[in-house]
Amino acid sequence: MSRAPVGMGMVLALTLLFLLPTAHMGAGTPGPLAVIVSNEADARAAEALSQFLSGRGAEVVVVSASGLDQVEDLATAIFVLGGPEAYEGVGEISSRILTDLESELLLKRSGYFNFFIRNVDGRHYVVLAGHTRVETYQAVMLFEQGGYQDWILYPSRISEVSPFGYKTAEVASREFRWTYAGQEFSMGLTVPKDLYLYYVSSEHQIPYEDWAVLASDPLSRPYIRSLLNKLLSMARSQGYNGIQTLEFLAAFVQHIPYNLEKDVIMASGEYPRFPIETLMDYGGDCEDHAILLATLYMEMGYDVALVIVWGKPGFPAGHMGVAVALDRGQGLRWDINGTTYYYIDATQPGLLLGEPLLPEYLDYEHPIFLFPKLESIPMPVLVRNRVGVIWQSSTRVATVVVTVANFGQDWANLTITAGVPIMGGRYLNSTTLEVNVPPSRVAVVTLTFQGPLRSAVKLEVRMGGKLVDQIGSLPIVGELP
Ligand SMILES: [Ca+2]
Repeated sequence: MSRAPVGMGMVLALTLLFLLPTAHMGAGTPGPLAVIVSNEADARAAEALSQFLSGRGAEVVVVSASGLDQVEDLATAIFVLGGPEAYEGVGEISSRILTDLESELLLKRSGYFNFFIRNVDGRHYVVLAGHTRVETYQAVMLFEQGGYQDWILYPSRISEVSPFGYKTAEVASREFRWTYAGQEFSMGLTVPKDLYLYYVSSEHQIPYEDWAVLASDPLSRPYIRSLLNKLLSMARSQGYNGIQTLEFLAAFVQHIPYNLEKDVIMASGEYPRFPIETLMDYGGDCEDHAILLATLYMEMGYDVALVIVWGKPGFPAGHMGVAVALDRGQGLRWDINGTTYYYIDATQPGLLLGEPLLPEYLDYEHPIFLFPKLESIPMPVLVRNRVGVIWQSSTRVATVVVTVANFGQDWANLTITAGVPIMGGRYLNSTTLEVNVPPSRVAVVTLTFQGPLRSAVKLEVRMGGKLVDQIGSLPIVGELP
């Protein structure tokens, strides 16, 4: 199929290709790239949308339908102006994105307009369309008022999502001070209070053989990563080498005060903390420190082990530290299946790589090793303060806007269904979309279906056929004529 290239769009697309590399090299962190696909007829809507997105920090380029191929892979989000019959090839792109119902409404219902958001393999596509160009312009205005642009342009800002955000937006902060190599350091850390409370209310009667799971929990990963990035940036500015950087992280953890408060009230005598608990409690005993330090090392990409050592005869206490696999190191080490793991203590300030705590009392010759792993699992969470229905009375169409964050380490391949529920878990009307959300990303999608106006609307999220989240009755967040 051949299409005559449209003058304006082609020129813009080519200009973009020249500008992009320098723009990305020049600024440290370039803004997101928003691509607007428009024909000549919708130029006014394209201009309005372009100004709006620029105001949100995006680099914006307007291309013709034939220019999309050249920029699609670079784009954070692609905005398509016009429905299935839009001229100059735009309609073919819209048709690929829209459902049959959406296409039919746009073609047949005079006065109809809407925005339709999809996420394909981590990239947002937004169709803004109406029955004619007048309504397409109205669709742009509607989208701008909705406030949905931020996750579409900044899907990697998952740390701004509280998975429990519907409860409270409060945050918990903590200040850390430590010394390494004779120098003093300090920094602050803030996490959602609900994240901390989630861990506090989690099961802590965990046999010590299973403590590795405490270092592998995906929900805290964005915060652990943010903490690690700050620490690594400090280490870099000091010019530390690899081993010094490991010791610097250990010093950060070692300076969190030692306390047994929570452990002594447990029946088993041990209260193993999740890393966020140790950080926010600003205290813990040996396993809490070791689990936190192992988590930081794992996030850096190191192969680590939690090391349990028992007391020598007559010494009642055991101890837990960390071992890290290194090609070269110093001091206490073990060979496990051909890999050399070096000991590092997480509890006692001043101890460096290879230096054991209390070797005269603790038996380092017969340790038990636990191997935490960053498991590759998806962990989708509906962003509850952003979900709702918009009813359009002239067409009896419900538009459900769904925002979902993936806190896991693997892609979340989701099936999202929204509709008007009836008895027996069935729907009177509904629509279902497949959405694949990359790890540590947020995706926004809209689902449209017809139904009796202002009916209760149910939302279900499934992964591999299994229900992972649902909302029984969504709030109405907007009404259109
Ligand atoms: Ca503990």
